[in-house]
Amino acid sequence: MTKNEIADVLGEIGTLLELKGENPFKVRAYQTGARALEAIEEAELARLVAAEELGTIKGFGEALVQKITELHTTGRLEFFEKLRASIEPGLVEMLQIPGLGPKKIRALHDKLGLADLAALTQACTDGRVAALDGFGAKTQEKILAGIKNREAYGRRHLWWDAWEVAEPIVAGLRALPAVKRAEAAGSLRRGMETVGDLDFLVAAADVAAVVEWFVAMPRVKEVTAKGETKASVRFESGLQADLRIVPEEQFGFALHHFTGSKDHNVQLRQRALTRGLSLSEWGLVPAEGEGTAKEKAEKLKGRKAEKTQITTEGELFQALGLHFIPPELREGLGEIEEAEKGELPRLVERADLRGAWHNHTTASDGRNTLIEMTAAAEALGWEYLGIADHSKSSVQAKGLSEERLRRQVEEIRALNAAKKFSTHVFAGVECDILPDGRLDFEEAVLAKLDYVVVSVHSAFTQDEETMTERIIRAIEHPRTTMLGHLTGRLLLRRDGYRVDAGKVIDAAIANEVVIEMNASPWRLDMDWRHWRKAAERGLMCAINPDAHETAGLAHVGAGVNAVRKGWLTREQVLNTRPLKAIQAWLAARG
Ligand code: DGT
Ligand code: CA
Ligand code: CA
Ligand code: ZN
Repeated sequence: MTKNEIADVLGEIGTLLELKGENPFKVRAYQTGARALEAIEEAELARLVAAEELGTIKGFGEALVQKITELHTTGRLEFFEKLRASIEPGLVEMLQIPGLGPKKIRALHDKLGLADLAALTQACTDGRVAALDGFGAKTQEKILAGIKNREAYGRRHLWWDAWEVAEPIVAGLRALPAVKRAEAAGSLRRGMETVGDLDFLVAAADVAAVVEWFVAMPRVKEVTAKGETKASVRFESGLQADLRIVPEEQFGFALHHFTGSKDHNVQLRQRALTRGLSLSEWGLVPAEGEGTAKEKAEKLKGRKAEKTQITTEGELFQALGLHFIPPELREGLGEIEEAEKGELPRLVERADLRGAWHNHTTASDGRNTLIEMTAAAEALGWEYLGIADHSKSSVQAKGLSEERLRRQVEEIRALNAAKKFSTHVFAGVECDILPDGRLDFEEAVLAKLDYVVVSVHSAFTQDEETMTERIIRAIEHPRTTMLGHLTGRLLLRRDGYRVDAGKVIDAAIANEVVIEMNASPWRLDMDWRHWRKAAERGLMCAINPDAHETAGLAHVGAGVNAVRKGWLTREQVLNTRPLKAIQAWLAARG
């Protein structure tokens, strides 16, 4: 296990112990232990474990040393597994409700006997929660809203999480001897920010073997459907997956059909009809005559001579007089019209990226040091890495004071001068936009940096007009380089604050400020639906992972998906430019 994974386990132990009402000192020990662990570099941790010297670190008592060692060497911890099993699952579930920490859950359990969300909902509705010491009507309302949100959001999953499940399944399917082709289709393939369920499509000779493999996958909790050529399962995580197996000659049609979207499919069928053709998941057949599309396709099946020559999506589009439409664009938002006129733009790709700007280190709320982050960027082959830790007003996130920022800049300059890494580090900041639109640092402080990301982290409840003016004022600041996460939304958790995106985009274009695609899988903010129009009008995009640890840098992949859905080309994304061009661009801004 990596140090961050171990820190997660320690943090979770702290939470679970608190939930059990354990001694607060013991709880504290795990929480501070987790923080102390993050401050150690990965290689140093490996050395300390090997030399049995973990105990020399401040904050690591005997119990912690033993647990860290066990996790680091075996990737498991019996103590943790037993602890988790000893707590009612309903209580752990309550932790996901915003505003409910272990202490409050403990109180709800001890004083009202609540052990699951259903009971909690009832108690809120009855007003019993509001009557409890330390709760009140406002808290009760917030809890109820949190439970409702969870129900509304609960059926969908972040694209990133879904992809991590789907990728090995596609690989597993392809490795089966019977399988000729296998793809993940549906919203996952279209790169939607959230995914309802996974859809796998397979062309195979022996269907039974594929179905049996699918229903026996690890972490499958329930087989919800099982037929000759299809199956559906639900994983322990709640995510569901559909499998369909088709004959090889149908694969292109089926892949297109099950990729969707529904709107795109409906429009394409409409187009086929105007050409006297009927399009379905089974094929493309003449529209006239009796019977449904399926019946016609089945009839054709028997007649080998008339068998369609179409085996790929590209051939399908071609048969309908269209250039190829990448899956990300298949949302029924004008892509068919554009594909008729000519070739669609070459969308930006993951391999086009040469760096990114919005990233954190242990100096603020990140979990890896400047050195570790730089090494990770170098390992990705990045030419440059921007460090933008939080500014002083973000107290929760250990925001940097002027003095600490000054020292970080010196550290970054020295790191570049030492040439230890091939990746150049840009010194920036993620500067809070104060409630009135002023920035958190004086101009003289910002002038010492290579660039400035400005973001809203407070006063989320301002009305739309105030919020919009606030952000525009920050955009107009001469030192502002880019705007961070436009709305502050957290997918499946909370909506963003209210802001007039159109006006902010106008201001950004007028002031030559970049807007980021925050690529953190739970943000993907600014939403892809705004990008096509904005970029056409001249807005520049930066795909920023907002990484808080080395593993977070890879999240740019989610950002690439999202901007592809916004039709962006390489030219419209700043971090596709080489280091020299970026340096010149920054220098020209003064
Ligand atoms: P999701 O799972 O909610 O994130 O969204 P999708 O797009 O993956 O939807 P899903 O899993 O229900 O179906 C996969 C694809 O199959 C969908 O994108 C288009 C196609 N499809 C499913 N049902 C229909 C339908 O009733 N009409 C049409 N035209 N296409 C459908
Ligand atoms: Ca789906
Ligand atoms: Ca489905
Ligand atoms: Zn950030």
